[in-house]
Amino acid sequence: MTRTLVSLVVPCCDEEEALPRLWERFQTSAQLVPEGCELEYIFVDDGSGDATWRILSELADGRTDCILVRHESRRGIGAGLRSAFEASHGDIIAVLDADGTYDPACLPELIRYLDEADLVTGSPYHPEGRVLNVPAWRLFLSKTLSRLYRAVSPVKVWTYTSLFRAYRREVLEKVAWTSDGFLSNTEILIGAARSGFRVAEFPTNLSVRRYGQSKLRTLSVIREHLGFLGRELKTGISHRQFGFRTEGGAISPASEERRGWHR
Ligand SMILES: Nc1nc2c(ncn2[C@@H]2O[C@H](COP(=O)(O)OP(=O)(O)OP(=O)(O)O)[C@@H](O)[C@H]2O)c(=O)[nH]1
Ligand SMILES: [Mg+2]
Repeated sequence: MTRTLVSLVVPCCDEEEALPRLWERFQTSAQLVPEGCELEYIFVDDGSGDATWRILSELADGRTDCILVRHESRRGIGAGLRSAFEASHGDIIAVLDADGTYDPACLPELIRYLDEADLVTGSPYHPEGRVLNVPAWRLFLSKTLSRLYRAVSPVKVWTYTSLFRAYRREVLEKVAWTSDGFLSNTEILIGAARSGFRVAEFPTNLSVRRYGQSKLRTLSVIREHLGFLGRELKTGISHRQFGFRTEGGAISPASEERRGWHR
């Protein structure tokens, strides 16, 4: 019987403090993929200036299930994801932050949502999700962005910015995105919904980063998102003018029947 291959992508930029702890959690978690699946790890180091590459090389040494990708200089998380997806072989591709802000032990449950969806996003802002110790100003900015996306985008979810996701391979082969930065993640979600792929939400916990520094440059990320929101608004208006119907919901346990469509 052939087993489904899951590629677990971990984007890394200056994560020398977080990576050994993440790897330890990978090794001590009972399961990282659902029963019957195989796992390959893909780490993408985006021009880190610290010991990230050395640590990755050590942990991947002699393992056939670890693929390392390296950008000589920093090109951004969107570019990092693109390189990682190209290097992957899985029918399913999951993404997890390196900094331990999402629990790797939730991966099997996240991936199981793909039984009924093409893309599932971790969703701490879902009413059944939780946010632990994240500074109030960061939370406010991030939730406000998600509210704005909820108002203008063709798919209604609670969290548009989480990297913690799983995709069916076809989604990443079909959906194009332009940003090399953090906006890429939101572009993929909205692009997938617009292309007719089924989107699901997995309520989960987001904790504050405990090791290393944030890479998010708040002002430039907000500027990128506002530009995209403006374009989305225009697209939505022109679709309504010409009678296209793109409004859709996501599969979510908050719906009446767990995992039923809600609109
Ligand atoms: N490949 C690549 N990875 C990046 C880049 N920027 C951030 N990352 C990784 O993407 C993940 C999320 O980045 P974070 O800096 O944690 O951003 P955040 O989660 O929005 O913010 P904090 O958790 O508060 O730091 C981490 O695994 C980072 O190492 C980048 O430019 N290239
Ligand atoms: Mg983080």
